[in-house]
Amino acid sequence: MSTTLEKADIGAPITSNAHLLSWVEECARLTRPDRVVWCDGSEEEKERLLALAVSEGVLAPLNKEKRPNSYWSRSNPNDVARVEHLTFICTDTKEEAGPNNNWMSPEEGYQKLGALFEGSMKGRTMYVIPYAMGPIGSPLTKIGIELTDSVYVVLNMGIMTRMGKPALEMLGDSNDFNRGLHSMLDVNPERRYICHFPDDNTIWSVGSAYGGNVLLGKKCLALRIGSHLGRNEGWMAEHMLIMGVESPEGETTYVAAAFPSACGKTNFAMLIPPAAFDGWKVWTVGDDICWMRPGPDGRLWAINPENGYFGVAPGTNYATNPNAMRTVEHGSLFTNVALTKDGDVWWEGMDGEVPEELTDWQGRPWRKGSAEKAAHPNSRFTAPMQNNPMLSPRVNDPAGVPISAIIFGGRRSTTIPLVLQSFNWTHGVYLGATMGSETTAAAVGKVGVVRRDPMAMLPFCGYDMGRYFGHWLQMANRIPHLPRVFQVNWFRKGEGGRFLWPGYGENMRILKWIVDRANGRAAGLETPFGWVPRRSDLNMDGLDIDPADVDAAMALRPDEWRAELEDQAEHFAKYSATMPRELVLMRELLMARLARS
Ligand code: OXD
Ligand code: MN
Repeated sequence: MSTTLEKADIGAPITSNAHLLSWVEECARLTRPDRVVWCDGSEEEKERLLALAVSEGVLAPLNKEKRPNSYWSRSNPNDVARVEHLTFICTDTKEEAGPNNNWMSPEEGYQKLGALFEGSMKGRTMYVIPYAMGPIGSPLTKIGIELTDSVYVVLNMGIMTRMGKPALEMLGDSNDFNRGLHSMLDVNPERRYICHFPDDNTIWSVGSAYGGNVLLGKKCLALRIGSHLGRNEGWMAEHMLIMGVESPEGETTYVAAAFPSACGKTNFAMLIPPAAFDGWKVWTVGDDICWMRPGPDGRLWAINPENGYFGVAPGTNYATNPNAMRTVEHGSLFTNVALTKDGDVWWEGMDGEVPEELTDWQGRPWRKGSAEKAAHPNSRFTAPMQNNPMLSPRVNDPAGVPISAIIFGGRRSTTIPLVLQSFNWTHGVYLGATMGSETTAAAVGKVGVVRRDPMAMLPFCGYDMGRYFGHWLQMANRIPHLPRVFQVNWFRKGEGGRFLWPGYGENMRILKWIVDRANGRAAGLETPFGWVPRRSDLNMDGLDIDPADVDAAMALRPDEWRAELEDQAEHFAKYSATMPRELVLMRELLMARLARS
């Protein structure tokens, strides 16, 4: 890092942690902000920064009656999503990063981005954001400090993490914190990089002001650096929701589930059971990230490291996800959604009539019937989890929650049944490692092509994927009471391309079987590919659906499986240098079972 001789002014620090003070000083010398502001996470600070963001045009207040304490923001149209091609893992060797990551050497990363950071905060404020990923005081929690020149980042981090003094108090004098440095620069894709230095527990992000690129606690720390820390320290950082499923008798079973994007993960995390499930409740612990560690009782215990939801807005409505709609009724930030005439937000798929006139996500007038979308397809809400009416009462428990079942899901129109339980942990890891989802019409390229996204971690695993599978397998030696592992598919299609299963709240019927199996209570049928429920094992009360459709959604067809196992071989070949032998053998075993069946 280049330096000038004079000491940098670091404002009025609210800590005496010498490691932190000297690092902030070093970064201030590099980026040369006009002032440094330490964030304490107080209400007063939030109000002050909101007023500042409004006065600078970064945020616009929404209608106070319709959407109290909520704000609208628009990002640069060149900066609307995570940029995987500009995201790098900087390890000594390319092999450590693996074929699943872009790689740069740490020297190159520090030099290239250091040159961009040089004087990048001149005329700006550098905010020091201390934050905790996880409940304060939990042994699973990690502390990060993000330095940023974006007030939008501070306000979002204030919702998404436990930010400010409690995080600093938890850190104490320790040097064990993630060092995150972010500057928007001039928000130019030519000068945009997100670099991770796992060996230094450091993240440098330049040239973006949007979501996962800049809210460094989320994908960068909680998943990419987190997966690296997890492997070294014997725990797991996963791209999973966590839910508590409560029975009418008051027994709650905790489930973690991984789904690639566009598979209804947030909807599943906030599921409302259908009428036939009187007395059943689903509590949300988390909707995106799950950190799991073996507990003293030999079970796997999980926390949600986040404090809020950064959810995709379009498609969310009171029918698809009533709890998400209630969560964003107040105290939320909205990015790149459309604005109504009366100062409320709107997006495609929201309840009610499409308004005649709107301001679109780029601030332009928009009329009903326009060919262009009013809200950007990746427009987001940032909402405090405390707003969720079904927030789990255990969400702040430092011990976390014990996980009894792990679910892997994907969007597959053929082959994969509605639900399948693995024979054992190795087979469960195999189900996660071979997870795939079909490309939809929304994405460029051929529709219906299966893209493999192991454990939904393809863009987020901070090291070589084959070794990550190995870590999953090795966890079995540390967890005497392993969770049961399941695969689900809500998207199987019948003739004419219609969906065979209604999905949404009806997924409770499958979830109940999963919970019962995890608790050793439900019957099932052994097939060559895993355990499945018979139709009579599922509660279908009150569901108006042709039983033949359920059978078709559950069907295991040898021809489809032959093609599936062939395709899985190609996928495994990409990671052949480090692919665990157990998974290769598992595929061969399934091939043999298929040949015999
Ligand atoms: C997210 C993602 O934003 O997975 O959660 O892309
Ligand atoms: Mn995600």
